Amino acid sequence: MTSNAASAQLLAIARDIAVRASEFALEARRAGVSVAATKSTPTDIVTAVDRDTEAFIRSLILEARPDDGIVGEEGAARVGTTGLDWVVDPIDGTVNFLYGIPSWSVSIAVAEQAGPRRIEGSTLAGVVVNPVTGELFEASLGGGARSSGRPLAVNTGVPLGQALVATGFGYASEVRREQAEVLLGVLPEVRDIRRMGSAALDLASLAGGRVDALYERGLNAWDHAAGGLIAREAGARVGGVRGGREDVELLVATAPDLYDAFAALLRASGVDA
Ligand code: LIP
Repeated sequence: MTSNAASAQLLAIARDIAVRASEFALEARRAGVSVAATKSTPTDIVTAVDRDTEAFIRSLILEARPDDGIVGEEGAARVGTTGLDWVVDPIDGTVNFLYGIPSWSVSIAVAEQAGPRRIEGSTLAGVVVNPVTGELFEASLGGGARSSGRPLAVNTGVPLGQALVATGFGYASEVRREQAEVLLGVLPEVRDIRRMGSAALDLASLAGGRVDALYERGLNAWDHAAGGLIAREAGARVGGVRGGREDVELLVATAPDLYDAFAALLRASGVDA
């Protein structure tokens, strides 16, 4: 079986799981949601739906691919024997989910050698679903990116001063202060900023031309694994610190013809892009 065909097969499984998990989470949301616990700070929340949805996704993965590994935001961790890891964010945009803001997603990817902070190998398949709008974004390695069957492509030919830029902020007060200082350097130089609250949907938005650039510090692999593949397959350049691989230190994503100018602006604003 060719690698593209294998990736397409993994995508079909990931899509089915993501759609079922999306229905599960939406139904649970409608039944009501409350904070179950906090993590790194009092605003870094987790709900019972996060945990229950991840447990549901884990059961579906083990049913379909019992020998693969799992890396999940809410603790679903499993060492596999195939070299493939399922990278899962059951509810990306948890604060939006809690407040009922329709910008949260189920994000599922299949990657080689994934860890919580970065992915060492290739990402082979990725699905991001917005359960509220019903939008499904997906990609397989070498197979292109699509949204509900429609091919996705990043915006090209956008000058830095006309770029619509997505970003996000961490949960720790001191980190947020530093991120606000970076924003002071970026905001005057671009069209505008959008802080939508879900990195997975930010990357899917980039892939579909709804934003022109994205940068964020502090994202874990589960936040960007699926969206990063979707963005790359839609033509984006995705990177991290000083042009290296994206990881928890930094993620930068734009169309190739905007990347160098945007990275230079980030460096001038205090980010080691
Ligand atoms: C979220 C990210 C978002 C970031 C938020 C939060 P979570 O993930 O997707 O980009 O700005 O602070 O980290 O915690 O909702 O899964």
